[in-house]
Amino acid sequence: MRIKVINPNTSQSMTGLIRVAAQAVAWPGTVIEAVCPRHGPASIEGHYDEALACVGLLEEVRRGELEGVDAYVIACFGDPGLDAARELARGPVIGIAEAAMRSASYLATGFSVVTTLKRTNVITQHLVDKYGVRRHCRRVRATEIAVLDLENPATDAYRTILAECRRALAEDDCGAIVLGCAGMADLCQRLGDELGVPVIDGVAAAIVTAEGLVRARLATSKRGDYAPPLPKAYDGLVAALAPAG
Ligand code: 2AL
Repeated sequence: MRIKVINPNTSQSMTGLIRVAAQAVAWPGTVIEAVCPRHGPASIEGHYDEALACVGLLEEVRRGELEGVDAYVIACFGDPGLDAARELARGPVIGIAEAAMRSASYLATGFSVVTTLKRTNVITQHLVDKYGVRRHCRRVRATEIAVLDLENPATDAYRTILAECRRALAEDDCGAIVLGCAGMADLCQRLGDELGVPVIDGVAAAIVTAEGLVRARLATSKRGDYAPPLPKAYDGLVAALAPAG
């Protein structure tokens, strides 16, 4: 099966990190195609970044539909464009936040999210409500590490994230940690080993969810709001993305 993993920011190095994390959990027969859009924000750290990242992301889904992709993973913790991508795609589209939070709730009654900048907390809180996991999410904790600084050795991101996870386990009455950024995927195993509780990286959780759904021959419902977008003219910058019907 072919899974297209779309990092909606334009960081090539983060896309490489996401590709490695995806391939590490994928079945041998699964082809992982990890991409990022050519245009859009370098990192996604707020509502404006998210809104503009969606255009490049949806272009990648449109291309994937022509290429015979079986499922998509949206590899950004705000799950930007998830519902719109489901309108375009035949196969399943899995957001890493949804996959991580649902996986966490299989493994512990309560989880806390450890994320990047505090200004992104509200995006996660909105998703907690959208996905109906309010009773499981104990707290969303920011580290104030900018997304692109996760890869900067000078910031010692691992130590900061580890310390925040320890605070979560001490104070939040949680049994699992959800990592709140795709750029943290490479830290997941080490954090889990050191903390001794399940630490969930959404990239891995989304890949195994997508694989399972495709294997079960399940696809996105085309009845109701995930039906293909209605054909109509789009003007200006997005004219080329108009739904053809
Ligand atoms: C993210 C993420 O996963 N990728 C990105 O650019 N921003 N999430 C976050 N909370 O900062």
